[in-house]
Amino acid sequence: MKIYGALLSPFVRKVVVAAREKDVAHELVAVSPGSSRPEFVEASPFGKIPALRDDDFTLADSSAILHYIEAKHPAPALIPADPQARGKAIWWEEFGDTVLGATTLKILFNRLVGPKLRKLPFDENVALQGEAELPAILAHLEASAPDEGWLAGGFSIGDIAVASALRSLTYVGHGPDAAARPRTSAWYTRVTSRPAWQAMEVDEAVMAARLGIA
Ligand SMILES: N[C@@H](CCC(=O)N[C@@H](CS)C(=O)NCC(=O)O)C(=O)O
Repeated sequence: MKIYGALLSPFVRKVVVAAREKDVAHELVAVSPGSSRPEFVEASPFGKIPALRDDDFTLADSSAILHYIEAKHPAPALIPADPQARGKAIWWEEFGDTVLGATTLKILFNRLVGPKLRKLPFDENVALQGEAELPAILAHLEASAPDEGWLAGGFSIGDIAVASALRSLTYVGHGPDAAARPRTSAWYTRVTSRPAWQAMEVDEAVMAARLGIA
């Protein structure tokens, strides 16, 4: 399958790590949001990354893509069967995408992507707003991070989504801080030490070096 996007995006990283966890063969096709490349436009009608192509099947949105991959490649499960564990895994994915992720994008787009990488309009006030939101969000994660293991029992899409957003924050000076948030930091280290994450990081390092943001 083809995954369209760039590993700077927490949503693209989520999908690539999930594919690697399941050992699903995939090709990451480098595409920026809004690309007019026809095969990308067909897969992502609103121009957002990631998008997926699996033979003649196309799909946009990281959560939709993760559900597709989970259904097609059930093992190892990244969405738990147990009702409470499943609810928590989806909650943490949602937190990663729409709470931490949304705040992350305010900072990432207005400090790095807009001004430095893509020369797009940006607004420093939005970045400052994101920074003002961050402490309460990170405090919730620190209070919830488990002493050992994962956010929703077994390793899940929740861990992948939240760690992916934290990884993007490292590019704008807000990476995990072991002194300030030791539980989050220890959990993040567990996630990012997994072979699937490490394999993704090799590709992410290449991208970061190419963009001069390593
Ligand atoms: N809910 C979507 C969000 C995707 C998204 O917002 N991606 C960003 C890049 S990190 C994007 O493409 N932004 C361009 C835009 O909003 O036009 C998902 O989970 O895939």
